[in-house]
Amino acid sequence: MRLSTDNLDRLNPDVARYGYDRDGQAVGIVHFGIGAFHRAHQAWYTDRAMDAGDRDWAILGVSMRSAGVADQMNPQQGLYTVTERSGGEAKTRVVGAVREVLVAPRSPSSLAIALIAPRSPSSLAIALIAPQTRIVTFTVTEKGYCRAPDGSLDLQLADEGSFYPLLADAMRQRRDAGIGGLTLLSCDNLADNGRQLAGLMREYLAARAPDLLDWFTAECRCPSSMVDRIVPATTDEDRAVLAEGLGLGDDAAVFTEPFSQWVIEDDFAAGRPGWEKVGAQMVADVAPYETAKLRMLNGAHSALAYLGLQQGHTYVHEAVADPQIGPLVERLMRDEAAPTISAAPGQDLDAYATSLLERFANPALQHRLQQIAMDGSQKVPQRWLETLAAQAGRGQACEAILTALAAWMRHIRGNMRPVDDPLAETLAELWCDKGESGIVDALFAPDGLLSSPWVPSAADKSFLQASLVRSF
Ligand code: CS2
Repeated sequence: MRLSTDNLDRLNPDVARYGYDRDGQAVGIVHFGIGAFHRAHQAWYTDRAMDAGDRDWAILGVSMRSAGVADQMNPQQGLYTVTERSGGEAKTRVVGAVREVLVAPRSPSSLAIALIAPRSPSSLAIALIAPQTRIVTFTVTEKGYCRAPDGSLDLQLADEGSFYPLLADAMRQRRDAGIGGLTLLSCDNLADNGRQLAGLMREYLAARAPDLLDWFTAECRCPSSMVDRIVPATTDEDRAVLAEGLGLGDDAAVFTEPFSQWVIEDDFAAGRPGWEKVGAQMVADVAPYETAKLRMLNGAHSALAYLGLQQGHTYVHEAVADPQIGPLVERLMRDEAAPTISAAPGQDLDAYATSLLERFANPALQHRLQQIAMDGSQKVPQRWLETLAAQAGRGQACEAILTALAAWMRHIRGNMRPVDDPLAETLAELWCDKGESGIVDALFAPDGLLSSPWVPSAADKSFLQASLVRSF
């Protein structure tokens, strides 16, 4: 039997659960990209904020691609569990914050049709223009923002089934009906994610709905945020073990670590949940936290992924325990990334590196390197290249990052395993055309594919070229 509102009384009484009147809560947040990460992080914070007394912040989840999550969650009325794992310990909570999951219409015209045909209203369109909806959150992954390699908006990608046309339609309806603006809160691992989202949204509007630009600027807000919690993809085995302890099956279950952090720029158009009551940090400037997280945690993660896979490992905890990889990743964080970050008062980067090494070593997480290795072309710039650029300005060599970068370059050649990356084909062609002697410039020179903030020096190039033909 599956978890649902009808059978909560069958649940193992040791399992924590929400205590607010779930049916009485209006939808206050529409979330794009309702994968495991959102369920273990922002939805979990919002659930506990409602438990702490906040009201009307139920979440309408939107899947951009497949109906998989909707099929997992809707038969359970949006209920699911979050299990924190560490060593042999596991702690589970039933989260009630998600109302329903919708699959986004592939083209905006279906949204427009839904709006002019009241007999077949699209719940997504209605939710996006409802006055009670005040926040739209995003975990659409780096590639979901439809950026061209130079960071500008790829309009064609944006038109082909992204959130931009949906939001533009909703903004028009809100403006014309005199309803207030929205806060667009990016929760993805992009540098300065709020500013990037605002800029990309503006580019979209400038091209497709220029009359909305002033309204967007005056009425909407795009705060930056740093989100952190390691959430491996759930496996069938995870679900089976959970069902035994729970007394019910949960197709939408997520598993994560005990640690979580959310640092949010406190700049909202029309209110927000009291996330700070349940551990989020509301700050004026997210940059020091975001930069540290991207360059240290995510930078180390990507190094573990490409070097670990190359050495035959499957999981993060195995790669970090490898005597060749662990020390290199530690150097990457402490000696190469940390010195490029201007810490906020009270932010201790050395202690952060120590805690990250402990988190990576958690064997209960079973975090697959392959999951992190995905979409490298979208991740490498903010995780490694910005550190390299900052260190080049100080004349500092970064051999740990360069070693990891060479492992990524070997990975995208596609000879060893399939490459899961939106630029996979372009990258493989580039390798074919340029070979070992030309690939570094083809990727990182000022006119290279990645429009890199870092221009490799002659010494960097020879280090990379040598690393391309040996492992370490
Ligand atoms: C990881 C992140 O998959 C990846 O690229 O580095 O998802 C990482 O686990 C999270 O950012 C942790 O907060």
